[in-house]
Amino acid sequence: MEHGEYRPPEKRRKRRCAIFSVVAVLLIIFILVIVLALTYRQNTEKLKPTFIARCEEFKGYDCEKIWSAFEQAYVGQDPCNVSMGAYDPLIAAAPFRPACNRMMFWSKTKKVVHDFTEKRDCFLTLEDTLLGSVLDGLTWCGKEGSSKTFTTGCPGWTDCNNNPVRSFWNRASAAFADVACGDVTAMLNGSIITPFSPTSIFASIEVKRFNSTRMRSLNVVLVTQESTVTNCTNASLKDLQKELDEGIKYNCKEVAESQIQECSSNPEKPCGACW
Ligand code: N1C
Repeated sequence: MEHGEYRPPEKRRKRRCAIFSVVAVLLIIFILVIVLALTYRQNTEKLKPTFIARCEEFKGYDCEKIWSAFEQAYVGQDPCNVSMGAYDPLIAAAPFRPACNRMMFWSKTKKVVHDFTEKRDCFLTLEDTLLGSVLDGLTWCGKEGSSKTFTTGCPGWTDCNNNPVRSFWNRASAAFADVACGDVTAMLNGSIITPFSPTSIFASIEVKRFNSTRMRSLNVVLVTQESTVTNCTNASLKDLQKELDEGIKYNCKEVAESQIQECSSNPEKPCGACW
């Protein structure tokens, strides 16, 4: 009577326990695989929807075409070997238009500048343009042998010079500075010893591209706080003056951050009276 073979209850319990453990382990592995697959997909597919959604805020552009021009710069490339030039087709797909007398550059003052430009419509920063706004705050890279975009595991700003994010900001800043015209403003940080730092994009790229045939003046707004350590006589600002083309007039004004904030929240005050 093979089928009805007798098993003691102890053995049966053990057998059930073993089956249960195997099912539980399989279930856990299954859930883990699903979770990993989903996070992986999110990582690789998160950038495009953000890019396209931000791009569509600007009317009259073919955002899919701009995305393709963007992607070709880094997809399938070693993420430490993406040059500024790789973004030339992207800049050509969404070129910067000059906004004479309204262009605003900055260094180490990102927050105060954008608190101001968000509330008051007087100045235009790179982040207010299509390319600056679609990529602001994002990280991306490719991998050799892959056609995907990654948003994690990418080299950091200082890991290697030719990383896709750094090269993008270098290239976009160069193109933005190329069209600077009329009276140009730059907000620099008066709370640091070197407001015009040679390693910044402002010093190493933008100022070098300012051209006196288009630009009349550079007006530095040195943002100060109570703990301010710098004023307009600062040594690094002397270097800035030396860097400028002969024909570009230079001005510098120390302005308290509180005054800029007050101006941001006071829409009646004309922009010209903010400092
Ligand atoms: O290196 P920085 O400043 O001098 O660069 C600022 C300068 C501005 O005038 C902009 O036109 O260069 C342009 N620019 C951006 O618009 C920008 N948006 C976001 C440069 N960098 C930009 N970022 C990020 O800020 C970028 O990823 C990098 O990490 C910082 C550079 O800021 P910084 O050192 O204060």
